[in-house]
Amino acid sequence: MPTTKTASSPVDKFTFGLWTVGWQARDPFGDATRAALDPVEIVHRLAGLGAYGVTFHDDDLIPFGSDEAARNRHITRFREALAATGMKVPMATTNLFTHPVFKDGAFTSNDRSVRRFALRKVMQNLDLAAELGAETYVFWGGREGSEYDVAKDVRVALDRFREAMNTLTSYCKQRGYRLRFAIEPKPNEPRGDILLPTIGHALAFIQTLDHQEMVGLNPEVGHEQMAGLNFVHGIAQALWHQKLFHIDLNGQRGIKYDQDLVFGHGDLLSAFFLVDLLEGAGYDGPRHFDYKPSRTEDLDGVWASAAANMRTYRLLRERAAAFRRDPEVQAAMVAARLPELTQPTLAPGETLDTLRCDRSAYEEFDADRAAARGCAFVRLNQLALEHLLRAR
Ligand code: GLT
Ligand code: MN
Ligand code: MN
Repeated sequence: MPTTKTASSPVDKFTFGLWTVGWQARDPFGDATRAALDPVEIVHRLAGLGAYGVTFHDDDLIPFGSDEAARNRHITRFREALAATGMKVPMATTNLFTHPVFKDGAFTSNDRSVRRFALRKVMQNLDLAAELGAETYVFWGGREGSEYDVAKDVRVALDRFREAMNTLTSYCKQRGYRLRFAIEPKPNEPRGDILLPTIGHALAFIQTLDHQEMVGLNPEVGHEQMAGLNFVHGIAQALWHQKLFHIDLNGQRGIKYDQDLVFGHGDLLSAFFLVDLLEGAGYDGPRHFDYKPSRTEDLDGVWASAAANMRTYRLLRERAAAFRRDPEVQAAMVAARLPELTQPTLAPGETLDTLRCDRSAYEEFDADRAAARGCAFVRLNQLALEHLLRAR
């Protein structure tokens, strides 16, 4: 049955952070426009919309500074909601950015006592994440960075960041947790410049870690687009390195503040090719929406926007499948020489000497003739667009 006629369901593996639909829409210029939502209500409402699970920061569930008894009460109520709805918690993370103590960062604060506090805060929530059956633990270092180049010695800060990741992976190993870590890059906001600003920076950093097999990425659509980068390319490279452990889906319109729009409400064609890539690559992790219901919306608008994320993903999945099935598209792909790229550039068993002696590859190669051949990419892109618009 077409997507337009059916509802989202847990098999789609759609998940949402408690902080997304729960956002009260406080921004740097204005107060909240919506009342706070109880995490228990969020779990029930999202389950009713067909989501698979929820994710949380420690402080989303257990307000900062809660005593032991209050902490246990919050956790018990949350567990009851999960049990009642069958909702899962595939990912959890730590709030290392709201409390003013983190104003100069957590793992990379110049203040060593803050760094030690941050490690303990993460350890405590790793225990809870493991208990709730989470598979992924996200690290978004929003406060790790600076406004002034003189204020942070970046090389030393990266030593401290690495020390934190090594300490925390060791902690999981020691406790027997099966959690994998996923670093979430972002170029700026709230800091003027954030460490590990893009997928590429984070991939290079991961290679230096003690337990690098345990550490991958949680890229967010809008964050790469804020840096003017192509998210589809970034995700393809993360997949190529086998480091796509989790993903934050949302929408962003160009290089500006982090908009966290509904998935597809930014660059729609990029969203189409992203879904095409994820589905084609067999990505089987959660499709996690990290968006903010716009400040203009009331609570009905919040739930409508949550449903919109899921519906858009499913529509794009359907459109991408139709695109791939279309014989005209397949022929256009051959015309664009896409299958030829899968062929290794050297022949089987070819040596450096045979390549060097192959006159047809160089001396007799007609570069002008090859240059004159059109690539036929525009036609292919137009076919994609027509499938996206349901014109085919
Ligand atoms: C915060 C941020 C997100 C991160 C979350 C994880 S919290 O809202 O804007 O992109 O994914 O800490
Ligand atoms: Mn964001
Ligand atoms: Mn995110």
